[in-house]
Amino acid sequence: MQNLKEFVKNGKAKEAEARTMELLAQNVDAEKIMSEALIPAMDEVGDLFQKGEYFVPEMLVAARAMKQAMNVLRPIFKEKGVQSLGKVVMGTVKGDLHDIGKNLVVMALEGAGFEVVDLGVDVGPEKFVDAVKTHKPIAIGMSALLTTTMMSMKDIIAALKSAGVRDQVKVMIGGAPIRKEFATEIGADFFGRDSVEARNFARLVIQNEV
Ligand code: B1M
Repeated sequence: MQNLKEFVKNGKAKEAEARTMELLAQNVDAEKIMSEALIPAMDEVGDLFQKGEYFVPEMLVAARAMKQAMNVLRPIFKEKGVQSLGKVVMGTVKGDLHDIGKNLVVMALEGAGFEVVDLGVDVGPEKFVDAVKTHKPIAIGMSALLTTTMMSMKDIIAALKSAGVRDQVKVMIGGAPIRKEFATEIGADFFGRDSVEARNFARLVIQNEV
């Protein structure tokens, strides 16, 4: 596990991919690979960036290695889902290009049997509103990693309200700078600390328990 973490931290994409395959072949659980190697690697990258030891290019290559490893795991998470339980629209909010956490939430939802409409990154209010009108999801999920972009979540909720579709969907939000109090303040229905909490919330929505 430790060498996979190092491969990601050092942006060694091919090695990260190969080591992930090896670990799977040794029957190491995909969720364990994610939680004990891949996610901690990105946390360390963030710390190094904050200390001024890493710069944007190092973050970029680490993110690329993380994604390559995630591509190996994606089919495994997906194959756990059988039939569609309902649709969820997901996106990283306007001005924000971080998509690893959002992609993890997508994988967790797909693995639980939800159909996910992934709007990608830098998604503004109009796109979210259009997707709600077109796809009629049970929920929308927004991700933000920057303190400067998290406020777009408020604008997106306001746009859903003005388009008259806010009551048709549950709104869940997440990302490193997000807290429960912020979710309450902007009128979101749920704050998820991680992809598992997001998936559990979507399950509660279809069971009409929230
Ligand atoms: Co950026 N970056 N970055 N970055 N980057 C952070 C976020 C930062 C904390 C680094 C630091 O200073 N320590 C910092 C933000 C500071 C702040 O706002 N307070 C930062 C900065 C400053 C920047 C730039 C401004 C740097 C610059 O250009 N000077 C720039 C901004 C670009 C932009 O978006 N407009 C930038 C750019 C980048 C890269 C492009 C190089 C790259 C992103 C590549 C990519 O995503 N494709 C990158 C990276 C990799 C990071 C760090 C190192 C790692 C982020 C990550 O992928 N984490 C990050 C430091 C850190 O977070 N430790 C950092 C792993 C991921 C699994 O975690 O996304 O939090 P996370 O997702 C978690 C939970 O939050 C939750 O579930 C996941 C776990 O299961 N979650 C949800 C997420 N969304 C959810 C939604 C839900 C529920 C749960 O419901 C819907």
